[in-house]
Amino acid sequence: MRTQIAAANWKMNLTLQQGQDLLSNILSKSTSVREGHAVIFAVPAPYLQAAKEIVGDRQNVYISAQNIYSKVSGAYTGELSVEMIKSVGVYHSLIGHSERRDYFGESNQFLAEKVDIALANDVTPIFCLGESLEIRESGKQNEFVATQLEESLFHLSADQITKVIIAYEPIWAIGTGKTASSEQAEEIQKFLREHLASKYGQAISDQISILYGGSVKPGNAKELFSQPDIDGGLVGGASLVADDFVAIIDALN
Ligand code: G2H
Repeated sequence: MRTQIAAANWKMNLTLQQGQDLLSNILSKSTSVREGHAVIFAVPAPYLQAAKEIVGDRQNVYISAQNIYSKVSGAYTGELSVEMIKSVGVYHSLIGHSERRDYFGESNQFLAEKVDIALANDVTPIFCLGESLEIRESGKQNEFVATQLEESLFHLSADQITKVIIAYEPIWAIGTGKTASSEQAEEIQKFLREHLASKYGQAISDQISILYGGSVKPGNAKELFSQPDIDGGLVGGASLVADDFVAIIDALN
């Protein structure tokens, strides 16, 4: 059984105090995260250390960066490195969220470098991909996400690819209130798994957690997560409301 994951993406929201209160509140309501499940909070960079302290030694709960740079250190003003996040006890990072791709021009090739630096430093990449509405309407979504996989991940060894968490996020469903139907999400996530299997074999592909992201809410989480190739969710808006995110954690299989 693959790890089933509820991952919060706070994006550029909340003050430190609000973030601490939210995290403490969620953890007090979701006191233990069971074996085979993981709960991840991708928090703004200035809060990584404080968030990590709140999590303490809780099992299966992790703090994640929302982004890292492709170099370990150096003259890269404003960037965040794997060494920096590790120095505050953080071993996960989102990589390639569509907002990074769209607003900051991050290409598949550049994201491959970020994946490499993460894996070389024992940081788990939560690698995001997904198509725009235009691509979906042209019917080319499978081709598009296949290229994202190939150009950013297919250079990895079989051992490395099993350390990556993948998050499929159709851009047209992000923060828009439109969710892909569970059938639409399952169809493309099944395709992603088949494409991974064509490169790495079924046994490896079967070990990789593929999350769905895009307007996941308490009301749709159960149905989405019950699909065979959906191993949990990457949650933006609903992760900012304690009761909603707790309900989403509870919806994991
Ligand atoms: C997609 C998702 C979290 P939301 O960006 O990464 O956000 O749940 O608000 O659509």
